[in-house]
Amino acid sequence: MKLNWVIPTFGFLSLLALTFSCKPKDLGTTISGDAAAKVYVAPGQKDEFYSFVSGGFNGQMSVYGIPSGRLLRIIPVFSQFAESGYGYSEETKPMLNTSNGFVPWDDSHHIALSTTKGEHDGRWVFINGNNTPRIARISLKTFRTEEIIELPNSGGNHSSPFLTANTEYAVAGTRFSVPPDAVADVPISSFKENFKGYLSFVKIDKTSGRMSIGFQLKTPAVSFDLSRCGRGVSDGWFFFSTYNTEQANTLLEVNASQKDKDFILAVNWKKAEEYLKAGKGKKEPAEYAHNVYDERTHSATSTMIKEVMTLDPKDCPDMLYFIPCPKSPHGCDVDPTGEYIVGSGKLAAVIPVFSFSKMIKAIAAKKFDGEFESIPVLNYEAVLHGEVQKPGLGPLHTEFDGQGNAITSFFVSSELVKWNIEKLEVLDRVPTYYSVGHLSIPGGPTMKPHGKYVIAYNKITKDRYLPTGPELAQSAQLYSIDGNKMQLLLDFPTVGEPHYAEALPAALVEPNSVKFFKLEDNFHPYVAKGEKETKVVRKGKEVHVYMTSIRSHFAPDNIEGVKVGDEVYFHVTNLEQDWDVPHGFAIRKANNAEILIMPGETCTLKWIPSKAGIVPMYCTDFCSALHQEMQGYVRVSPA
Ligand code: CUK
Ligand code: CUA
Repeated sequence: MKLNWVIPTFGFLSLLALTFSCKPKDLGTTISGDAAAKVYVAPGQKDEFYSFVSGGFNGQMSVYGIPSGRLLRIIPVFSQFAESGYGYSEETKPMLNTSNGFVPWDDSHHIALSTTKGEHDGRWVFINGNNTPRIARISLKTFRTEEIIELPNSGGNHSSPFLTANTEYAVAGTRFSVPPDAVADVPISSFKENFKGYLSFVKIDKTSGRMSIGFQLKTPAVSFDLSRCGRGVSDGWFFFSTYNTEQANTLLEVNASQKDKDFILAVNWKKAEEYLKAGKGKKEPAEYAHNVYDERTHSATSTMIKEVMTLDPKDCPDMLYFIPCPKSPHGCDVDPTGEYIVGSGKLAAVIPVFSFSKMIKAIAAKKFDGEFESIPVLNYEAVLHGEVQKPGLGPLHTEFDGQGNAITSFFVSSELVKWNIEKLEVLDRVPTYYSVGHLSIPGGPTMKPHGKYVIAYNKITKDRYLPTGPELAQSAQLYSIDGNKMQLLLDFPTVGEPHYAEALPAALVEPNSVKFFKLEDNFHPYVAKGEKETKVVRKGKEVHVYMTSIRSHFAPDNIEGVKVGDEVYFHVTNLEQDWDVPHGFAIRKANNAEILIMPGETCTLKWIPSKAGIVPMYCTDFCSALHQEMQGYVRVSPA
């Protein structure tokens, strides 16, 4: 077979430039006559799927109903969110604590819904912090961020968080190879000697979902991009795409894309567990924050952890293998059976599909083409199931319909291409507007795709929406995939810059959704469970106001005895015990946000008055006919 996957005359940058000037060819009528009926969710009706969408550079997660494209919620995760007081209230500030102090922003790319036996279980959704390497866990009962763990020895947490089939681990690969955290100051040019790639295996507790770093694998200094777990036949393995296997410290095209092939790294993580048990791990100094929100106290705490368990592949043979993959692989996706691994070389002209069973045979027969930093490199042909020829330009990501087919997004040629996994034949293609990044089929990355739709998350909107100045909303496009031909049904705007998204049937989440918090289960240290428990307590310069809110007043609503320079803490307990009755709380002249208190919850707003005077406070959430009456005054006296 002639292996001619490189596009010789086009560099990646010129390909990129191309996309900004070319529109997809019209490939026939793509909007079906009954498109409206297929996505119409009548007033009072609910969507069939929840879709969890990463917010990209807004650092949050958004939740959409599918097929309507209704925006249902923005869940604050890595960025402060003034709308609810997340990251502003005393209870949630610790969630944004890191080894570098309070970090109120991040860039988040990937969503991972928890699975049991490779199928969605509707318990948690995970998301990565790319810039300050972190993984967050969000509860699908409360739609709130419950936990954030920082990853040491990591320089950009892009290849994350991807889950094993039973949610034993969330894995994370560093995008930037870096010297270990403990090594402070080395020349950048000493990349080859001092830099390492790190793969973190974050253990997830079966019952509570609590995360802890199980171990980190030290790998050669390559850039990890994306990954997927094995499942079914390949359960126990993980596959990571890598780039910059040239190990260049500057990624100008000339440096990082010289090679015909980079690698997919296959990791036998069950073997890694055995090596750990056998005592091959080494504890190394590290520093990372672990932040947990406790639903009983309605408060988060942040703990700094000082060491991490590492495994060096040099002490652990038969654990890692490199599979050569055409130029700069991006997506690395595993089909529902676990047998096929799809690599998507951004600069490649074919899609290589690898076979897990062939890989195992090749390992047994030692069909290696040498080593890369002591890790065996498998022979390409020996592991290859086959290549999809001329699929399109710039393949990025692949999802599966559960019918034996894959759909791949093509950034450069702006299209989705459906192909058969066994036969490697292209079956159908539709244009996207424009330059699709990730795509999402409900259940597409699981062992049991729910199918029905594919959603393209596009990078460029241009002329598709009414202009809104230089920046346009990113656009998602929904296509039906249950017929022979993919059909465009709906465009809908998204917030931030979605990269990945995952959707699951509403029935897995809806019945468990918490409607309010029980007041009797509120163990916040400053709770007031009734108006009789409200009070103002002074402790030196600190003033603690134990407040309650209920339609339609605060207690107390007139507060005196506060002095300029005091640290005033308003601990507001929402006494309501009913669904969807939050109260807000805001005070004039505060250098802070509002807080939004859910029924049965206590939230704290800190305020340091700088001037004497009478200062108004009020409820910000329209809660009853007398909402506008829900207000009060604080008297601030000179110090
Ligand atoms: S990445 Cu954005 S299109 Cu960060 Cu998963 Cu591929
Ligand atoms: Cu409470 Cu408005």
